[in-house]
Amino acid sequence: MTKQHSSSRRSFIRNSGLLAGAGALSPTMSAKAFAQAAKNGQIITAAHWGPLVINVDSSGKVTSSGPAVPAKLKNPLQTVVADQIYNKVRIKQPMVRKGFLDNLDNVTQPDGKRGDDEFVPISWKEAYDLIEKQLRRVREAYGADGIFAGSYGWRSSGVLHKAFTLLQRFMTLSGGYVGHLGDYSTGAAQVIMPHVMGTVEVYEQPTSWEVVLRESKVVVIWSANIANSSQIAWSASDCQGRDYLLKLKESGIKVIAIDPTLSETAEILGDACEWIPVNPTTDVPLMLGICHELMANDWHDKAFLEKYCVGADIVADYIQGKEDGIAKTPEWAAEICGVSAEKIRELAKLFHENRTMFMAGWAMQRQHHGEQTHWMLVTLAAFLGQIGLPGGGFGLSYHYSNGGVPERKAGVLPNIGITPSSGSSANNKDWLLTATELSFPVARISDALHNPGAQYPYNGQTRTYPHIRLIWWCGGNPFHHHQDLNRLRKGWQKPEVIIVSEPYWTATAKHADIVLPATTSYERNDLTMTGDYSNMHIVPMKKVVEPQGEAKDDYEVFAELSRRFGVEAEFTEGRGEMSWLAHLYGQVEAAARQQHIPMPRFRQFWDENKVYENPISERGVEWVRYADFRKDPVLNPLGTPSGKIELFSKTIEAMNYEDCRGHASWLPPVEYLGNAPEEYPLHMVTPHSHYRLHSQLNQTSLREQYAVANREPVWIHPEDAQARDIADGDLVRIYNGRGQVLAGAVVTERVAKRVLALHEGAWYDPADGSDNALCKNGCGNVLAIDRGTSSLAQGNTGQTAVVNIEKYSGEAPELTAFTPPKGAA
Ligand SMILES: Nc1nc2c(c(=O)[nH]1)N[C@H]1C(S)=C(S)[C@@H](COP(=O)(O)OP(=O)(O)OC[C@H]3O[C@@H](n4cnc5c(=O)[nH]c(N)nc54)[C@H](O)[C@@H]3O)O[C@H]1N2
Ligand SMILES: Nc1nc2c(c(=O)[nH]1)N[C@H]1C(S)=C(S)[C@@H](COP(=O)(O)OP(=O)(O)OC[C@H]3O[C@@H](n4cnc5c(=O)[nH]c(N)nc54)[C@H](O)[C@@H]3O)O[C@H]1N2
Ligand SMILES: [Mo]
Repeated sequence: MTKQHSSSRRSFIRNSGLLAGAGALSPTMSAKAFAQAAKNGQIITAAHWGPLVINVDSSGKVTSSGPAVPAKLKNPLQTVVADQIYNKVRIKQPMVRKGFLDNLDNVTQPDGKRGDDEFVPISWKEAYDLIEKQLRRVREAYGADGIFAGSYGWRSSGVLHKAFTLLQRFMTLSGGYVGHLGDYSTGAAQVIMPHVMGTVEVYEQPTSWEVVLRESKVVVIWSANIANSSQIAWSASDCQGRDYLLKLKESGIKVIAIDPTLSETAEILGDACEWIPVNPTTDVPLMLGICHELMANDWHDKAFLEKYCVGADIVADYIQGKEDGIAKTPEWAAEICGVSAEKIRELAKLFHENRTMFMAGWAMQRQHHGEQTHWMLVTLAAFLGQIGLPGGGFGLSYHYSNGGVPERKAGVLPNIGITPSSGSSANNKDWLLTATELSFPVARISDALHNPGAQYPYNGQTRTYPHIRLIWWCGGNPFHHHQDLNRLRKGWQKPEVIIVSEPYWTATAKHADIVLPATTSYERNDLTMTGDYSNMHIVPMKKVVEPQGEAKDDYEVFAELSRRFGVEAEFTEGRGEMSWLAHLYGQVEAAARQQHIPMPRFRQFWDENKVYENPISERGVEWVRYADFRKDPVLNPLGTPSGKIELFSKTIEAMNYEDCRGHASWLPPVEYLGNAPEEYPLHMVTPHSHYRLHSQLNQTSLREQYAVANREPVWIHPEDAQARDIADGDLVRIYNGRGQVLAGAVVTERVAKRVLALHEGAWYDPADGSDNALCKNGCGNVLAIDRGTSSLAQGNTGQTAVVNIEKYSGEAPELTAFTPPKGAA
């Protein structure tokens, strides 16, 4: 099954235009050019997708946008600011759902019509009154436990206008709430890694790209798509990660991509990259097969295992079949993962003989038993013995927020906090203990809604779900991000009140009772750094236009509610927008001064309208992860119980979980190609899109570049398409026992046989209010399974789903994903 990536495969690539943009939009701007740009009506701001230059015409209207930091590859997300601001699916004014309004006297008995109802416009005053009344009622009747304000989501960049932080700051001050644990990104890895490596690892700076380019001989891009996912960062992209990919391409380093799809990263690397398609969710057998081959040749690094690890002997026994009678040979692995035994042997030899860096992404842990993949990856790297050597070992964040881009010398910009920095007199924290006990792993939201009061295992604890009566979501979109949306939709009918703050009529807004129109980040002033690891720039995020329609900043909304609850002084700390920014900037400036980094004073910085770049640090450039540990494991132990890498964890073994044992193991997922029933013979993967950040920007004109048959595209292998009489461009229906979605077929060899790739983030667009409503836009989470990764982490399993696909024979239903609901036109 192994395929050598060849340029001929490029002919299958649709509309990608990845390489076309080099030099487009003249991204390089000197300080002088910036100053000039400002005079010409160009404004500097930033988004997750990097620092931006915004062009504004003489009437103040945004005409175009582009990068404010040079980069060789075009980032399409940077080009649609005008489209975001003036989008036809913006929420224009506060709205309340009709059924909710009609049922106000009986609010404790919800009408079950969320997501299938019309809306009624109300004034801001009416909205505040309504919310205040409901909040007081719920707080009095049920306490803080009744309110879920976990509000997971990617919001917009900025350290002041942080949507969910502001919600939680208000909730903290006004009497408490229940929150969430973990995230959707690394739900499994961030819980298992502290047991194995002593840190979450996934959000740590890996060995610098400069060191990799100089020292590595082999780079394995394992379940990662650096070209796509480095377009963004949690703060703002520093725009450097993808340039390093181009350097990698030119370096002569052998690059291997292990992925069920030929990703945009493999596409950019072209002939420099060998694509090894793997069956989804079977990386653990592949890694075990490689380890078996290492042991068979006595290539495993016994000195390293002895000095730096615990439990290698137990794992070795498992690999050789002494534990369960199954030797994890390359042949055994090949049968499961679809990579030939010959190729597995070749990989073992290649990794053993060369300095090898594993650049691992996260899709392979966003699946049932997802804890095992990263644990097994660390195990494989330990067997190779290169952890802590320049250019060897593993990095779990090269694909994310530009990990590996050298860290700069910098002061770090703080955020507004969930609790006021000064503490709070009105802050009665009695609720904190219970609310902390009742917070639940973020992806267990449907479980919590369906089973209030139920107990469940998590990381060695037994926890209890809260009884949620009121939900406020601010800065996230659960009706795209959560799995098995039909199940969420049912559970979502149970609370008494649901409030959503959003700039747009997302499916989540359409499923709310009270909807508040939020500004976009282009309608307010803020600050951000770039590069979550590099701390490369500090960027003024300047207001580009006035708030559209009646939209208000989340900050203003929660400040007003704080006033009504008598905690305004604590919420605002006496500051307005610009004094907050001056205050936060003052802290970064002070930190910089201590390190002798010259920075302008706030006023000057703000007026200059330019991106400030922090100085290069030699330490950052030469950073080798775990070099200190390797040099002296006694002086620099890991944060694990043994201080070493725990290939076997007594702590986990003592939890006695069948679905997560004391060492990394192959535990077949509940659904995968190895057990797919005849009616659902294909595995659906849901990678992150090149043209969106999750669901953000699906509503913009970028969609014209990728939509097929006016739906989300689905990649299907020519053999699977032919067997079903599906042609490129066809409208298709993808379905399983959980639901059904429409999509547009892209027939391509870029996806492995028996695998469909439907990118996450298409706006959920149910045809009606029924239990198995057809999603007309192609949201993969209608089909994904809603089940915890295991008793350990309870992470999401968005990559786990078997499905079938057929040509859609009915009349194409009208797409309504980007149409405001009835009553809201
Ligand atoms: N099947 C499957 N599911 C997945 C994944 C997958 O790979 N496969 N990936 C998962 C991952 S890793 C993640 S992180 C999640 C992401 O899921 P989300 O973070 O929920 O996705 P976003 O689309 O970024 O949602 C952010 C929302 O905030 C709104 N917003 C932006 N700025 C503001 C603001 O200033 N104020 C307010 N009030 N709202 C604002 C945006 O309009 C948008 O609707 O999805 C997860 N779901
Ligand atoms: N443009 C863009 N960038 C983003 C995001 C976005 O939505 N858009 N989201 C951001 C966020 S919040 C996150 S968490 C990260 C996500 O980062 P990741 O989770 O690493 O990204 P994915 O695209 O889900 O998956 C990476 C690759 O893994 C492959 N894959 C899927 N299943 C398997 C498997 O079983 N085995 C192997 N070997 N490979 C598999 C996919 O085909 C894909 O090419 O990206 C961030 N960056
Ligand atoms: Mo994520």
